[in-house]
Amino acid sequence: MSYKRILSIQDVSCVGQCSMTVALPILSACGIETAILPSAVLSTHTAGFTGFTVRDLAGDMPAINEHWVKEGIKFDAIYTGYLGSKQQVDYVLNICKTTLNERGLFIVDPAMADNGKLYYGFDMEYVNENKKLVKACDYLLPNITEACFLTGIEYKEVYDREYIDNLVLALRNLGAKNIVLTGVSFREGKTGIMVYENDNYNYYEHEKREKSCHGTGDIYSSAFVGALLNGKSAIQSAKIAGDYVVKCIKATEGDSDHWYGAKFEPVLGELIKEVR
Ligand code: PXL
Repeated sequence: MSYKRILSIQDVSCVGQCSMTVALPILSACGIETAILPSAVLSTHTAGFTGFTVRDLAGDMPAINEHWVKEGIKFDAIYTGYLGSKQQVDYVLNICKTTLNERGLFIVDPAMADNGKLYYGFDMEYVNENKKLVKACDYLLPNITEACFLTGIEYKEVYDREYIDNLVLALRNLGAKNIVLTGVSFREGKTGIMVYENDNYNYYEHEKREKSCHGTGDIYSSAFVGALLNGKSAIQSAKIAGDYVVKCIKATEGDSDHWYGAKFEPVLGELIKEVR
């Protein structure tokens, strides 16, 4: 594999094992040079901690972008996650326009919601602005809640294949090219990933652990991107990322003090074996 350089744009939650503190080590372990642009700095993530600090870094983005353009810096891929505010969407699109290599990949995890609810601080204006990213990206990595907010389709906990096909179709109608829909569960004890790529549907099903951990969406997306940039197909990458998340959850289960994230580090070696 040739040496690739990726830019990841998402927040730095200083403590909490999510977003950038997950993406940077995972992508590096996958053998990819990883540049970062923090969208915001928070003392912790917002899911379970209280009294956290938040600093939105939207205001820094144009000057950072300008400097990179001056330096002629280019990326083979750009992967975005949690953005601090809706102003960032246009800035991110401009960064893509000016720094992404000609055949570079733009991968978007619209990290804004889970379990039927938007994350703290986000509203429908933020959701609507994110539709621009849906249209612009090469791969969209939503969970079902995010797909519902983006498309206006009602969120359901129990559903059938037709419901999932309709979600994918509605995302395609928003302009999404390739879609990797996570957390798709058709039967008890199992969950999986629906991959829509080049007009084909593929579903990968794996075991569903009873315990869910915060941050596994970011672990999943980072591992998916790491595999994809190593030349794996979308469905292979989905399988590798899904299996890795199960290993991370198993490594965390039973430790009730570790409620804020998943222990992805002890099993990173197993991911590397699959990806490289
Ligand atoms: O894992 C998604 C995420 C990322 N960043 C911050 C969050 C969350 C989820 O709650 O709060 C700051």
